[in-house]
Amino acid sequence: MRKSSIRRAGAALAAVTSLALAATACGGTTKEDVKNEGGAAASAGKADPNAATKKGLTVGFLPKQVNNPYFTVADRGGEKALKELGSAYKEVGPSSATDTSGQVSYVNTLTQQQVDAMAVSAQDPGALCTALKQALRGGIKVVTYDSDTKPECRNAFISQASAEDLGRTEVRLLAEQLDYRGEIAILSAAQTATNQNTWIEFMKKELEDPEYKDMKLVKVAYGNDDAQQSFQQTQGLLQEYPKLKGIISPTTVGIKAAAQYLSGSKYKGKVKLTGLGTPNDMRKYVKNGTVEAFELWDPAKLGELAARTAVALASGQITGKEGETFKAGAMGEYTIGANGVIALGKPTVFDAGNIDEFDF
Ligand code: RAM
Repeated sequence: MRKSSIRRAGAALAAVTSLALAATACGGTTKEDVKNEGGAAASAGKADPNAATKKGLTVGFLPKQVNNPYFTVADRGGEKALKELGSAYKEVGPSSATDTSGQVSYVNTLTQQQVDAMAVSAQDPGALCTALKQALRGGIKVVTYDSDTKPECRNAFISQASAEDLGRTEVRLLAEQLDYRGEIAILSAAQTATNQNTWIEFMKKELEDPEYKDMKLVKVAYGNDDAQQSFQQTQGLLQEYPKLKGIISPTTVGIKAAAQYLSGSKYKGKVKLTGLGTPNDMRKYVKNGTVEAFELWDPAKLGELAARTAVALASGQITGKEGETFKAGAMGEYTIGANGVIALGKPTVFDAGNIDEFDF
């Protein structure tokens, strides 16, 4: 009974519907709940859906962390789209996912350089606000992607998938693997990360359901999207909780490091691991029996949608207000949801049966 319901959830997720329209009720990865208002400048000016797409713009990408393969793929997606649109791409950003002040300086740099738009993945929901508001005041369009700031500090947020779906399905994926029983832990990224913290809230909500009464979340650990710290945190979790049965790591850096630790330990195949990873990072651990299933969206599509949204904003086709629609090239038409959230679509669940079909 339980298993079949999970399979259904898995099958629904596996159907990659990247053209899915933004569902206004999807929630996105935003912590704020400012009903029916878009992002910052949604009220400033009116959208002209028929305005020509501007060329020769410059869009700056500012990921959480530049040396993270996930962001390399995402930002390349943005670069490719900008090239196609006749605009320029640049990327700046810190090398650590906990360098919040570094991110603030990069926002200021992009503002001084008078880029037309910036796409930012926020390490912390509030820390960038003052700098982003200054950019907005200077006429720069601001989109967040992957990890949001507060809605009033950007025009729109490109959400990878519904935050609720991501949080709840990760719990379901793990529960199925450990037969709904035992102690579990979460290995997250930075303690301030908007996206991971929102997903974790939904994981906790999912765990309140009576079907998880025999599962207990014993700890949330933070590996800061650093391979070594994430590896050590996994080791620490197993020392502290020798009865641990499963780990959810909703970060591509964390899940890879945890898989690396488990696969070289006596816990391989016994302590279950799921979360968000890239197929290329995780292939080896799926094939050697360390990991059964995990999920992710296509980061390149996320970057592409961020770039296309930035250009649509800078061209005046949208302002970030709920209900506005725009054409995102071959990705199809998107609609802006509540709080200026644009949802990419459904994530994909990867396992031994399909992992070789993906290369990112
Ligand atoms: C890491 C980052 C990123 C997150 C992915 C799943 O690369 O924390 O923000 O979206 O994992």
